[in-house]
Amino acid sequence: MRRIERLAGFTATPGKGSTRTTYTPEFRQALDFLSRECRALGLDPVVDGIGNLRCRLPGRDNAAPGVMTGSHIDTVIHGGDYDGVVGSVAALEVLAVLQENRFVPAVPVEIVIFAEEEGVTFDLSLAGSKALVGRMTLADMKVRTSNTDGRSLYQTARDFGLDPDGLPQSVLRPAEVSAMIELHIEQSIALEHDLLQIGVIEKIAGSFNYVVEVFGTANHAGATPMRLRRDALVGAALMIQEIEALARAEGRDEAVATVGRLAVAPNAANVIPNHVSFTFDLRDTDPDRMAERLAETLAALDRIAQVRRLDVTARRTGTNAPIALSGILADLVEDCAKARGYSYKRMHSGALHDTAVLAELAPSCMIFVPSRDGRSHAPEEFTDPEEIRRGVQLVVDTIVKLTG
Ligand code: HGY
Ligand code: MN
Ligand code: MN
Repeated sequence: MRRIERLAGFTATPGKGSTRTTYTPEFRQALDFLSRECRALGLDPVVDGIGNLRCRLPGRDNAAPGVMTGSHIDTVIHGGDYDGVVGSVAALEVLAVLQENRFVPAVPVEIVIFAEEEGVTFDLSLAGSKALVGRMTLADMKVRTSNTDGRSLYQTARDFGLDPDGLPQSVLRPAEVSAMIELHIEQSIALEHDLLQIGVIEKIAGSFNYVVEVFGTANHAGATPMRLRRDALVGAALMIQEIEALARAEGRDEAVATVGRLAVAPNAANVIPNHVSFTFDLRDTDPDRMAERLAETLAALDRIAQVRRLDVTARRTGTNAPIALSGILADLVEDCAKARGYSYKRMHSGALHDTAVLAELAPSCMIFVPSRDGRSHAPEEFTDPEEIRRGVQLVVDTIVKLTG
């Protein structure tokens, strides 16, 4: 809890939640704090070329593939103090507990704290873990630009003091990792609603992320008859309604769509808008339904643009396939929960997580702890310390079973 409170203090919006986007001064404070915490454990933290922090507890056989555990410390804007932080500080606590108990694991146990998981600045979630496994290359980092100042991810990382050119040498190979474990808050209401203490995650939703631009004609708000208008904002509004309607029509909680960011130009009260850009984030745990709904969504944008005599472009900024996690590790976590007498259920994650990226490399599992009122990505985000302790205990138990 001390570490969680310290990290909560590294925010650009004190009193209004955690705002700690990658490569900001707040992110630097958090990274330095966690590096100091690793060194206090007598370990040597390394920060890679995109800003992932890695720190290894040696095992008996250090040539063998190790177990990784961790999460992310970048946040959304006005986010909560627990998203990513719980799994990150849990990783530190796990290594501290193993050392306190003179437990030498058979293979290395490695903390990994990912950068740019949220994708707030570069419209690409899970960027740190994708760079770690080589799914995002230097070339990708050079063309991926910030939505705040237009600089490339590559340049921003260099200006932050990192060495992205060194990334190809630090790409994680399958032979180096035998399992990934991430503790995370649920960020929804299922556990609290069912009065359960632990979620054992079986699959993680995928997503298609787009930036849509709608082009119309700027004109006088008073003098232009309605029949002569090409109003980009009204067109965008119709599109946004349809994006939402298609998600609701699926009738499943796993099928969602969100328009989270929107900009209007020229954004003046007496000018008919001629340009609107907005994002949409379409998710599902069923890859076929997710692809079909994307096609329906893009067709709807074109149809509305045509009826409204507007132009529209839709640029994909991210793709994350839905992924099933390791059934063997899920069983192991379930056994540990039973042994501790924790109430639990197996469930899916509607939120994306870096573990989905590591799951392509090695057997991976996630453990959820409840979010009060199901709130997340908001200052109201909260998880009780006792619930966090149970989650950390399960990470310890799972790692001890895997490396004992
Ligand atoms: O968007 C997500 O699901 C995660 O919080 N990055
Ligand atoms: Mn998260
Ligand atoms: Mn998040």
